[in-house]
Amino acid sequence: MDRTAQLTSRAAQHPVAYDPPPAPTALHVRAGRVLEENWTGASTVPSRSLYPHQWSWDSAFIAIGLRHLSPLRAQTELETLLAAQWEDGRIPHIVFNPSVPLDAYFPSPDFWRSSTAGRAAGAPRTVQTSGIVQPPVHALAAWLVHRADPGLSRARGFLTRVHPRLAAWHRYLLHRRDLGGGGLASVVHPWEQGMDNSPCWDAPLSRVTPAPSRSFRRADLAHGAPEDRPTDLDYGRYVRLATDYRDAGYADDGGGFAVEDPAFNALLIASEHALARIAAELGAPGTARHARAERLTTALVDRLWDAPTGMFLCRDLGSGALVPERSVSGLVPLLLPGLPHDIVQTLVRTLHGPHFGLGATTRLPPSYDLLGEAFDPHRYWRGPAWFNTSWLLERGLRTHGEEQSADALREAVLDIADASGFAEYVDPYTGEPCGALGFGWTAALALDLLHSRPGHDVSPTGVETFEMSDKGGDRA
Ligand code: 9WN
Repeated sequence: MDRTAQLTSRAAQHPVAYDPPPAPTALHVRAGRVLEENWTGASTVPSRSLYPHQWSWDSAFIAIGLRHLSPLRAQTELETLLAAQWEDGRIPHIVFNPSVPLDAYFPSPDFWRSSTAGRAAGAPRTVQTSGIVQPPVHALAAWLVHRADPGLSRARGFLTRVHPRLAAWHRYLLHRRDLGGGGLASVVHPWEQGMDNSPCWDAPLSRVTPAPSRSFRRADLAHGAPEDRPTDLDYGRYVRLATDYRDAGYADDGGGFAVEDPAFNALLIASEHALARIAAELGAPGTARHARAERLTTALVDRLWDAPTGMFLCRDLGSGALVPERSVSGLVPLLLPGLPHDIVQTLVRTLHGPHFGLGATTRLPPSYDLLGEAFDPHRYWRGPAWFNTSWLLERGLRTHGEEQSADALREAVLDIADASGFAEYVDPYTGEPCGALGFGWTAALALDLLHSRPGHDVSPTGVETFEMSDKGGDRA
């Protein structure tokens, strides 16, 4: 199909984004409407059509935005997720809604069989979940949600209730998932890192024998354009890895795929800092945790920093080597206040340089190297821009005093989120919407930036960044 025909067929699939702009309602009303429509009563689905259950890191990002609309709903969002925590501390990447038909999403509960296959790892009996995890954004989200309404939070004992669960979650990651022995947490499936089909996984995944395509039925293609989604071959490998992990009782003793990822670990570090603040709020000293976060930052630099490419890379524990692919994941550590100054400066240069083009060829950072061989502006995590990574980089730029770039990125998120119909992801050059529309974290994180006040909400050291952005906005 030529490019014009592709765009026309895409427009037909995404009529909302190509319609004339809606009446000039304020952005926060439109974002709020998405969150309202995706709310199920106890949590928020990422997308009514494509992802009709509760997802782990989606819920954390959604809570960060939801706190501006309803701190109570934001607290409930996190509490619902944490109620599905396994006894070994893991927070599952999906909590299934029993009222959704089994064939609405694959892999469904009958694939994961959490309550039987996950029994030894302490999966809950009353709710069905997946058995893998997603990036640990939760303590950070809990702290930000608390800050939105400390009175309500204290009255409900929110932090008192979530703190032990968050601490157990971090213990699981730091102890059971330190598969490389260097202090960092590893992911054992591409879905765990959240950027499912990133080219960073191509080499480690090439060692995995795909499950035959007749052995499973994808549900995603009923809702998403095939050229925006992962290929069947990738899916076969995802299914094989998940099946093997399940059949081994979800035990973490090293399987066919183990990778140390920069964004996953940076989010763990940011959440360790948040957990220290939560502990201090509850009257316990947070010093040890802050120190642990600093040690983790050192491990991140030692194991994943790659000076020649000017960014962090993934480490494939199968080969022991760094993966020579530039993913936006390798820029996300910018959000860490304790990063060495020369690394911060290099990351900012890389973000604005030819591989990510921010402020030059792109307004939102692409998920993968614009110059990389595998680059595709529409296919899932192989090039399109996503709003959660844009939000993390906006926070990172502001943390390190890069106000102008942060302001431009904030404006781009607000404009493109709204103009795209709160798309799941967009073409990094044109902002053309891809995947689902009315996507939860796109609406939530736009809302959060709307409520942040450029120039007012970051201390010079950046240490306070995540405590802020909860004041009134100036745009809506
Ligand atoms: C598998 C829900 C999730 C996000 C992930 C995104 C996508 C699922 C899928 O959707 O993954 O977990 O079916 O493709 O890659 O980051 O959490 O929004």
